[in-house]
Amino acid sequence: MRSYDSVQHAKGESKFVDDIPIPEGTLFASVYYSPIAHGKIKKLNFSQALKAEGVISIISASDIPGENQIGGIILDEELFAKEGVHYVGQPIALVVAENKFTAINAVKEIEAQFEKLPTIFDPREAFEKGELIIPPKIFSLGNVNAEWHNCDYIIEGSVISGSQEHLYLETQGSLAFPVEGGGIKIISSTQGPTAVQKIASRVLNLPMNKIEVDVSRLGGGFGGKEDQATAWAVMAALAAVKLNRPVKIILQRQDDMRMTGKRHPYSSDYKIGLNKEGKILAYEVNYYQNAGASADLSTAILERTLFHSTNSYFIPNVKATAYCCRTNLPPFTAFRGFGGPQAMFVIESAIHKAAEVMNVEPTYIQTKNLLKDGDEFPFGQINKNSRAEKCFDEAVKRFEFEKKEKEVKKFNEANILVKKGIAAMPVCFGISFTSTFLNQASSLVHVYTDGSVRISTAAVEMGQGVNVKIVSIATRTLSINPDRIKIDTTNTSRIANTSPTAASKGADLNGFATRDACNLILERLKKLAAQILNAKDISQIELMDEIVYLNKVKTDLDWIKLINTAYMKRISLSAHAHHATPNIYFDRENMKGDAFAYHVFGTAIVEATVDCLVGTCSVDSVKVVHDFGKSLHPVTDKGQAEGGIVQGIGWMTLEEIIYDNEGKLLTDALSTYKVPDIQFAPAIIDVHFLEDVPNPYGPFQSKAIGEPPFMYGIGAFFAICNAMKAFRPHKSIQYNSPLTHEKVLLWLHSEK
Ligand code: MTE
Ligand code: QUE
Ligand code: MOS
Repeated sequence: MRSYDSVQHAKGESKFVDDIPIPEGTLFASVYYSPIAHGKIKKLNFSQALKAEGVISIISASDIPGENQIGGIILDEELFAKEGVHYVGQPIALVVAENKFTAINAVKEIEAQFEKLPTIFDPREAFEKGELIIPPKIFSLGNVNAEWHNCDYIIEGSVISGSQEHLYLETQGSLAFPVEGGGIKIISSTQGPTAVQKIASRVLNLPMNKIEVDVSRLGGGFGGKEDQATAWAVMAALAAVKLNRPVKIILQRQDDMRMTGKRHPYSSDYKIGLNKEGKILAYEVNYYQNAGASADLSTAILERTLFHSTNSYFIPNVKATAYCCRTNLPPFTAFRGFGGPQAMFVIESAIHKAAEVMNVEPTYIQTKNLLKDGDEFPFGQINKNSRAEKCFDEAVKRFEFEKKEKEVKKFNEANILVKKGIAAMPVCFGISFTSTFLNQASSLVHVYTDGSVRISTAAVEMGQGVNVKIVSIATRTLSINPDRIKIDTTNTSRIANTSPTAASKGADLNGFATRDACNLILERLKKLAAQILNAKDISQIELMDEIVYLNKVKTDLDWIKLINTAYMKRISLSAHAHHATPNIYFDRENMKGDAFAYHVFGTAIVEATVDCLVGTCSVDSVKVVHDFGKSLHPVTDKGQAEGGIVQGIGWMTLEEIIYDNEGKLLTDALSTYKVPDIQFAPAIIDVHFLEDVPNPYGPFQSKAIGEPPFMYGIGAFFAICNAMKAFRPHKSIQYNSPLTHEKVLLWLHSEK
């Protein structure tokens, strides 16, 4: 089966927020935002802007009936800045007009005066000045201080990883309209419909049952619409309530890039201790997370950084400390991997530095330390069903790593100006929201009298293919033709109290719930079939490919007849089921617990070529052995892996977010912010599915796939570094990302 909606997508028929036919009388809104990074608002004058023809209203903090507060975890973020501004791009007011261009032009007529205050853009400076959003978080295992003297090698270093723009194709936006009885309906491009509903309720001072949020699909989210779709939805709702007319907001690309948060930049220090045999004995790391001006999801992201501090390795003594540093930049937010990639980049950097000092290949250290069953993670969970070694060994064998390594050496001896590099990148990613309460979902299944089925879940389709997986699960559970199944929009009136579609958990959580709801209906149908066929027990009944079997013998009772009979006999053809991941917990008092239902493992082998005259580099191939479990939909899973890999390479080697020294984003357009395209993508991406690896913790033995492959991209960084080292073997490399062509060139040819 092809992906859900793909035909519709190809024909251009799928509706994104900006494509939805607007209700009569719809108004358009545009956001006025802070031009400075930190200051007091001294004067705001809307009168000139209000004079423009077609401008209906300008809405700001004083128009809010409820609370001027959109913070999700910590209540530290205003919808509209009231007295002070904390970053360039912070919303101050909303211009509402009869059409889009009137609104956009009127924004420019707003006059404001600010008193500038001192700014901080660097997380370490924020740390020194005590600007921490929460107290430091620490994960600790064993005793690092007691172990250093046992180490033959101790290596210390620091590492920076850069930000990343989500660049979802569909910019942020929403359409809100008043409904009878003082309610509001919000169509939003959000990963978290309930988050929008909850915050709209808080801002509008309306009960949640008067707010309906509906999501058809997203033109990409990647974490950028988990928390940060809310503001625009709530602004539209606020204006709609105030003016009693439908209001639409679609951000222009440049405004979206300026106003919304991106991946958190990190600056980190590490100390790693090893014995002669390459065994890592101790690892100490401090992460300085640049959180931006308010918390957003930073604290949860910080925690996941700690969870992944040792990546795919067992290290007996670990101390990992993470600081959530407040700066005057737009609040950084969720992005594929959710802090995990930042942690993995540091441990891989430490290993590559150690290999340099010890004069061994990095794979020598990597293979000596891979997680085995029974190993303890720094948060106390015991590793089981480990496939770290299995994937690594299989990748080395299947893709002839040692032979390739020799070929690279030979190539580098024969070529002066062009060098090649190769690196292995193992990944181990924990599956579950580390905030345990979020690991729940539900599904509502209706069977209609013609035998067709309509399913609502909490999952948001954002291109990752969750809908096709839900169809696959329902198809297999009910044993009916997939064409009978339609997935409904994600809607808070049909499915309440939803977790965001995030943490790669969409298909797992909603899949299990859908399986359970389908089984409720199936049980009723089997009971009925047993009656009709005079069976003693429903265990004699089976439904296969729309046919009822009695004691494994085909009968002439089929799906359609069964459904019709059920209806005539007044048997419910609808079911709702709730699923909560069993046996997981995390105790924040001592930072220990079985936080994850399971882990996803894999290893990538990455090859790169650097033109050492001009500094240009290309990633030639990424070859992966990945543990998909038993894939629910192999084509979708492969696409997720390939997309994640290219996005990861982009983060590590290409995409560079730059602010000027006033905190203004310089890379605010596609002319200045380069993202991967098909030319940039490796010529070879070969993703091999590890075989015979069922996963009892995923629906139909599957595994989550959304985020883990992103981190294979880190291998590209080290493959390029290895090529650079072949050009100047005695020069040390500072492991800072992104490793852009410009930086490669400067390293290759500068003195120091
Ligand atoms: N793939 C596409 N095409 N578009 C997206 O926005 N988001 C990623 C990943 N893959 C994304 C994607 C992120 S950040 C997550 S958490 C998962 O999909 C979410 O979906 P899932 O839980 O259904 O895997
Ligand atoms: C992974 C995630 C999320 C997470 C933890 C993960 C995530 C998310 C939260 C979250 C949200 C609201 C809260 C809170 C945590 O945690 O997406 O405590 O109040 O939103 O490991 O993807
Ligand atoms: Mo994904 S960063 O958990 O939306």
